[in-house]
Amino acid sequence: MKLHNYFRSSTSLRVRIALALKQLPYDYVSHHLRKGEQRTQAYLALNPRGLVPQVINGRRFDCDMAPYPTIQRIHEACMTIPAFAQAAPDRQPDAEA
Ligand SMILES: N[C@@H](CCC(=O)N[C@@H](CS)C(=O)NCC(=O)O)C(=O)O
Repeated sequence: MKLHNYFRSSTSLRVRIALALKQLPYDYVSHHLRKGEQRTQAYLALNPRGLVPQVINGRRFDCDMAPYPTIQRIHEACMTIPAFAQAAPDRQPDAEA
């Protein structure tokens, strides 16, 4: 799992805390916000909003999620809730096939 983040970002900090509490390993990918590194073409292709943190979505990028059973369980539980299922990215009209 890759975590795109910035050391001073409070939202990045919260994700780092959650991953640490869950003892989930991740690769730290830094984007220096004050230098505008969140607006490179490569990063915008990954996250068009140009914000951090961004945890690379395992399903979208076809990652092996087997090492992360808790995340899988949470995802499956969320998908039983109609509002979550309806709002899922892959069910939107502009979703790529
Ligand atoms: N709730 C937001 C939080 C992300 C956010 O606001 N990140 C800030 C840093 S804490 C950011 O990336 N700012 C970069 C910018 O505005 O160019 C999200 O949807 O991801």
